[in-house]
Amino acid sequence: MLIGIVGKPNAGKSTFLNAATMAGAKVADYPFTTIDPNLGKGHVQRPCACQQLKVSDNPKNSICEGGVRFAPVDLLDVAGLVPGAHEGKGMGNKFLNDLSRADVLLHVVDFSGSTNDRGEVEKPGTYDPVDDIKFLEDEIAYWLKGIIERSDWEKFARAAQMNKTPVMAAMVERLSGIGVTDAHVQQSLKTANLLDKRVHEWDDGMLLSFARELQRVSKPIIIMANKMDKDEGRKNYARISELPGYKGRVFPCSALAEYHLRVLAKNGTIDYTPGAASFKILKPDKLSEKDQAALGRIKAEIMDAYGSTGVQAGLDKAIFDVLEYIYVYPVADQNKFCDKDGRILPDVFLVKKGSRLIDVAGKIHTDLAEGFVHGVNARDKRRLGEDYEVQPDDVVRIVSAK
Ligand SMILES: Nc1nc2c(ncn2[C@@H]2O[C@H](COP(=O)(O)OP(=O)(O)OP(=O)(O)O)[C@@H](O)[C@H]2O)c(=O)[nH]1
Ligand SMILES: [Mg+2]
Repeated sequence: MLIGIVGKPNAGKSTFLNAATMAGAKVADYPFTTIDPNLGKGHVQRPCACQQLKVSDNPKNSICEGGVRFAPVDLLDVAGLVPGAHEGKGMGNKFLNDLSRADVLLHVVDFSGSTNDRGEVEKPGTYDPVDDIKFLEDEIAYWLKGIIERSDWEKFARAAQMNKTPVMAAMVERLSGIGVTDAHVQQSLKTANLLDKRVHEWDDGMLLSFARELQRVSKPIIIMANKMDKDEGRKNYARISELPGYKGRVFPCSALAEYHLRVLAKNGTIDYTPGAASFKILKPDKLSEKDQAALGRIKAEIMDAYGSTGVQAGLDKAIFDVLEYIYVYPVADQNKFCDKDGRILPDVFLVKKGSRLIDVAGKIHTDLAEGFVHGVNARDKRRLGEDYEVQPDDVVRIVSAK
């Protein structure tokens, strides 16, 4: 699973990646600092099953901190995108191709309005972030449209007509390289009202509306209202989050604040768990007066106002709400909730809501699926069949003949 971090130059994408992963990507206040994509490992989080089961765990593939389980996810920070990228402006389509593998996009927007559409620095408040939100959706849709049309669209449409290839099959084949599934195509054909149209009947407008629907389902965008530590950022957020069409769709964040907190937590100066609404100063003597004041502002203006710095919330939203993944904990011993080495709740797997137990088994190990006998719900010791639909935070033992 891959979360793509997108946005115009200078919006704070690399800062967001660094805050979420401590990756150390280059950050600077000029456009196109990033050219080659930066990959990092971040974590999503939710309450750990150890809390309900009242056990002391010993995680292996994930982290448990204060009763919260953090599971790893991949993040990709790409070059900035400017209006007209699909026609080659700025870095052009290069970064778009870097995103083909992404399942969901976090759009980092400079909500303080202090950078223009090319990412050049302006007086805060002079640029309207709404324009960024719109152009990014357009660019992704045009990029998808370009992939569908490619150079040989006419030939493709004619062949589909002659061979009577259904639209569905033809499209899936054309889009499989960029992470588009049957379900995505089906859904987009339906919402774009193209289910009963043959490919050769599609005009430009139909192609574009199909591409727009395809963006919504295959590369859904979450809008991160970044630079909330600036007055203008908060002002714009208050205005835009109430606009029709944006209510409930923009999420406040300060990548810079999160980065500061994680650096201070890493060197032991403060106690801070990513995503938390507060932190505790452990070593006040290590903080200058300026640092103390900055921390005070982060607490009052961001954490108290919005509940957190928003970086962790963005990742969690992407994985749990938008992609609808859940946690499943496989164990070898259903009574002690441990693996064969005695580690309690060793692993957590992120699986799509609605997954069957047999699919989960396959995700863990192919042998486990091939030799599948049955499963056991470790909470109530119920026997589970292969079609059992796994539930959030299930702790399961899978019995396999292999
Ligand atoms: N005030 C404030 N500044 C931020 C925040 N996030 C990033 N910045 C600043 O914005 C500038 C650009 O940050 P980057 O992370 O390099 O932005 P980018 O989107 O990766 O830029 P490109 O790689 O050029 O596309 C730097 O000066 C950052 O310090 C934030 O939350 N608040
Ligand atoms: Mg960058």
